[in-house]
Amino acid sequence: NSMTAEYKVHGSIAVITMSNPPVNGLGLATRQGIVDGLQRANADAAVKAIVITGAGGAFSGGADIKEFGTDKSMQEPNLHSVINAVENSGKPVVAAIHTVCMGGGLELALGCHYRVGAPGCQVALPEVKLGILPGAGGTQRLPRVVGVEAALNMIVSGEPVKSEMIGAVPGQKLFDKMAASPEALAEEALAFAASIADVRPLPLVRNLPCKHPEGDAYFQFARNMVKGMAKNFPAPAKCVDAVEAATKRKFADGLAYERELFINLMWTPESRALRHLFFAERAASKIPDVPSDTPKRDIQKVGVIGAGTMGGGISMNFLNAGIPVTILETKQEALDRGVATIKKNYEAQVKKGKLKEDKYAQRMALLSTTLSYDDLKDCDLIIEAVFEEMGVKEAVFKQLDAVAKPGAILASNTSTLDVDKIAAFTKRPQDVVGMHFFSPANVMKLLEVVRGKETAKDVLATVMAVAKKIKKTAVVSGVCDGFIGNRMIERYSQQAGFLLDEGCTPQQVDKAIEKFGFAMGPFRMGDLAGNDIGWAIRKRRAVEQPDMKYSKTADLLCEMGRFGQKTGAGWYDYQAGKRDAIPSDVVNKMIEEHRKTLSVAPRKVSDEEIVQRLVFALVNEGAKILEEGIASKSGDIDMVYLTGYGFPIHRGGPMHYASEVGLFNVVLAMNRFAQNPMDDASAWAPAPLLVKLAAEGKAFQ
Ligand code: 3H9
Repeated sequence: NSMTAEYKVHGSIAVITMSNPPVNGLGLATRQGIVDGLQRANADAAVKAIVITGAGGAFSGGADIKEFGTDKSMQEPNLHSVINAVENSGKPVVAAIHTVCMGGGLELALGCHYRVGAPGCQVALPEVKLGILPGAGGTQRLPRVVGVEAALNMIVSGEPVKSEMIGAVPGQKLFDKMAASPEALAEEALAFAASIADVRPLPLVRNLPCKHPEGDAYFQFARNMVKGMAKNFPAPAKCVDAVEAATKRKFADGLAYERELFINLMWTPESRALRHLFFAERAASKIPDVPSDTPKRDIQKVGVIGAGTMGGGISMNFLNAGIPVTILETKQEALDRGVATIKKNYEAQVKKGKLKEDKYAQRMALLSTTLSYDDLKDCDLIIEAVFEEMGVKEAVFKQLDAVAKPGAILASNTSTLDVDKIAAFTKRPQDVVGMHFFSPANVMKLLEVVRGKETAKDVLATVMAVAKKIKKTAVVSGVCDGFIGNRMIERYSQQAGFLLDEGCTPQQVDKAIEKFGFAMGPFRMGDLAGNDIGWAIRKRRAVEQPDMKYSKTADLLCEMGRFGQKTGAGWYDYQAGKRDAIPSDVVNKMIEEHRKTLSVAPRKVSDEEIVQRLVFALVNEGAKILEEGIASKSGDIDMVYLTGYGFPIHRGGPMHYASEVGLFNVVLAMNRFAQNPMDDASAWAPAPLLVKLAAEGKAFQ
């Protein structure tokens, strides 16, 4: 028995059980184990048929993604050879499929002569989500068993389909039999194998026909759809090509074509970015010194202080997850306004058909409001979302300390303030933590969990679990001004300002970075978020960090009262009720005038320089954040930017992108930017970590 695939014989049936936790990924040892099992079974005269299944909570989650990019992924027996060995087995092979059957796991099953499925199994070819396509025959075999359109849909979307749904489709050939229940699968698969043990010839999916009656029109249509959906990713269009090949070429040629597309996609930066994202997302929830078995506090009831935009959005997350919320405000009008906004948001969802009436009613029933801190005394978690000023936070936390029950977690939604100071307002700093939501808090995926120096480990473990429950991507940050996200964005905004001073218009800067893939450039973003917010922060910093260099244009803009969309004017002009950013003569004139006061002759700045300065400014600050231990891994920084700041997914986050460009090149560019007298040379001094990695020819890990 190999460590990762078990072999047992039950009567005349051999059972090969993939056993490679957590999801029976088809790593080298598992692949070898399957091939060994097939050989053993074929050599044993007492064996009449073979069943392949998976141990634990999966049939198989597919190829072992951790092997990608290493020698092991291609090492023999590769998945193709395994599937060949299955197809060429002289004795019938039956896949017994349950829980998870994805990617290479499904491709393996499709190579088997028969398939018995358990209900409740998620069946998918999710490779497209990793920027590749199924590379072991999935694009050629799936259309032959579920039809061309259903197969293409599954391959292009990567989304799972429930086994019982496929099993119920008349004419489908994916499952030869559906077991009555997951528990009955093993027995029914054995019985099925015994029933077909002597049937010859052995059926092969590759021999089934693959046709679409209106092929040309259908594939043209599919291509158009895909082009609109996935403009930054090459894989979806290649999925269409591969499935089309299944309908037009001989099986072996289609398979070779799929292989070629698969290998080419594997080497694209888009696929590397998505694979990085897959692991970074899972790693973010793990905190190095907080073991996964750390006991968690029970969170049954949540209090939210503040019924403003943030407080309301935060509350909705918990209501959506079925957790009761009490919102506290100082005035009844504020409470009424807050509740009305929550209702309005839900009603919009109901209108769009995204939320059922009864669900809406259930959620509202979980919401209560109060003007008295006393009503928060049985809350397990209380999140403060009041005005961003230390004095206001002090008053709130002192009150909370007085009323909250022992063990309640006291969280602040502060985006820049010192969580340790806030914790010190209480006699229980171990129970205080930052929970920095992003606006709109009911929509944005990111949650920065700010770990104070005294925050208890079980508080962190609890907050990470709560984040998962309310479907957020939580990333832990240490305490510093702005935490991970806003501290970095500061440097990005600083560069955006200098670019104006040097000769750019806001629209040129926005266009360049939007072409790079950002959802929104810095100036459109400022107009959306409100330019007055940055103004207030700069005023505070002017006291704390008086030597920090900034373009004055942002202050001049605010002095003109142009706070953004909410005042109908910001870096751009806006028409009433519309969000289109219209270049503003007034603003461009203000920028020109300001240049004159600086005695600067405008120069033409290339789009490439704009993108490099904005992105590398993030990278340098990110490297410092990593070095200081504010973030525990570079993937955490990428997750913050991908889920909270609209950084383009196909670039994999700022740190991953820098590694793609090559850290040596990044340092060179920083040194060049530091020579620019209009810029802030000190900001471009490369972080020592960056210099070290660049010198060693390494990437961020
Ligand atoms: C492929 O098959 C290529 C072929 O077409 C061609 C080859 C020639 N490999 O998501 P979770 C780990 S491409 C290695 O939190 P869930 C994951 O890292 C592959 N590891 O759990 C995590 O580890 P850790 C196509 C894997 O219950 C742990 O499992 N397949 C793999 O929410 C738990 O993961 C896919 O793209 C893997 N394939 O969801 C499937 N899969 O605990 C991708 C998972 O150390 N996977 N891990 O952080 C999924 O969609 C989900 O993980 C799954 C479970 C639904 C399986």
